[in-house]
Amino acid sequence: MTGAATVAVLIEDPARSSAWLEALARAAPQWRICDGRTLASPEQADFLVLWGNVEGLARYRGLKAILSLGAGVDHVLRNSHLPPGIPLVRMVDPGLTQGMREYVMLHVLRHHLHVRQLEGQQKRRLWRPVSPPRATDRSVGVMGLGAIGGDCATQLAAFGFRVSGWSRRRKALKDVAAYAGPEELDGFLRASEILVCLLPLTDDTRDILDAALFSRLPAGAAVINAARGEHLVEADLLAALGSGHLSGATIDVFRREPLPEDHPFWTHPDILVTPHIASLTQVDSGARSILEAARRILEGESPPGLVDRASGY
Ligand code: NDP
Ligand code: OXD
Repeated sequence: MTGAATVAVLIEDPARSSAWLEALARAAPQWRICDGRTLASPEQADFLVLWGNVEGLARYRGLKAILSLGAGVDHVLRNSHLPPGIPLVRMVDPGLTQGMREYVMLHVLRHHLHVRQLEGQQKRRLWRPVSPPRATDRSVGVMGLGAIGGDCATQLAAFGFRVSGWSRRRKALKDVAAYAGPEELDGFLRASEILVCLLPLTDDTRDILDAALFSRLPAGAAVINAARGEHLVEADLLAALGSGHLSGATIDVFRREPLPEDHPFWTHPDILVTPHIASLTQVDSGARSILEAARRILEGESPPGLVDRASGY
């Protein structure tokens, strides 16, 4: 990385903060990387690296961009101190995408091959063969075809699944049937025996995984939500599983995190709970990716992941 710039880091969790400060310093040794909590002159910062619910953003008056350590920027956009008019860049990182690819492939395969049922049978010493179709006869739908969802859809198709994808604007991805906009949601859902949600959380997508949507999925469908907890109406999921219309769910993100101890998902036989780990941004790769975005901004280019604040992602 050439030239010099000042990067302030504001991360809610102090333990994570030191790891990021070190990784950013390794990735750009000639840049000034500072802890935003102790920075005396925030107005000198060119970039602000941000994660979590942090305060004091208004003091950063000379910013060229705000760089989010997360792919989802819903919580950043909700921050009432967020200065207007400054470019906001979300995390687009090959490591983050790869992590989600692995998570989605694992959980699609679990539902496809009835692993939960086999685990239940083993507990009861039951020898009952299952005979799922081949992947070529299994339809998987991916909601959200961005940096992460687009990759997962393409990889699932390359593996052999019959894949459909749904986005706001139509996408052309290899071997992925493209559906776009609310008017094509119905057709997309009917072609989704396993539904994977990788949408950003916006006013248009909040509560999208609800009873009406579940009723449009084929009977016996499974749902994987690795996007945001507020996409899912939790009571509607419980009802759809209870009625037998849905066969199972893998849920990584929740309306309240950590998931409260008395939450019914913990003990539900058809729900696998994972603690918001579908894909974690790894510091070295993530630091390189956001500093590359910063470098592009300094050079007057538009980096990948530039957020359209009006659309909310
Ligand atoms: P992107 O912003 O790159 O992609 C978003 C996709 O969703 C785009 O295809 C977009 O359509 C589509 N979309 C947005 N709004 C709508 C809508 N109203 N109707 C239909 N499609 C819509 O995001 P990423 O792929 O990078 O990440 C997706 C989400 O995954 C993040 O926002 C985050 O919440 C979640 N995530 C979760 C992690 C975890 O560990 N659980 C880790 C990382 C991310 P279009 O292409 O037309 O713009
Ligand atoms: C993200 C996340 O948005 O970790 O990157 O959920």
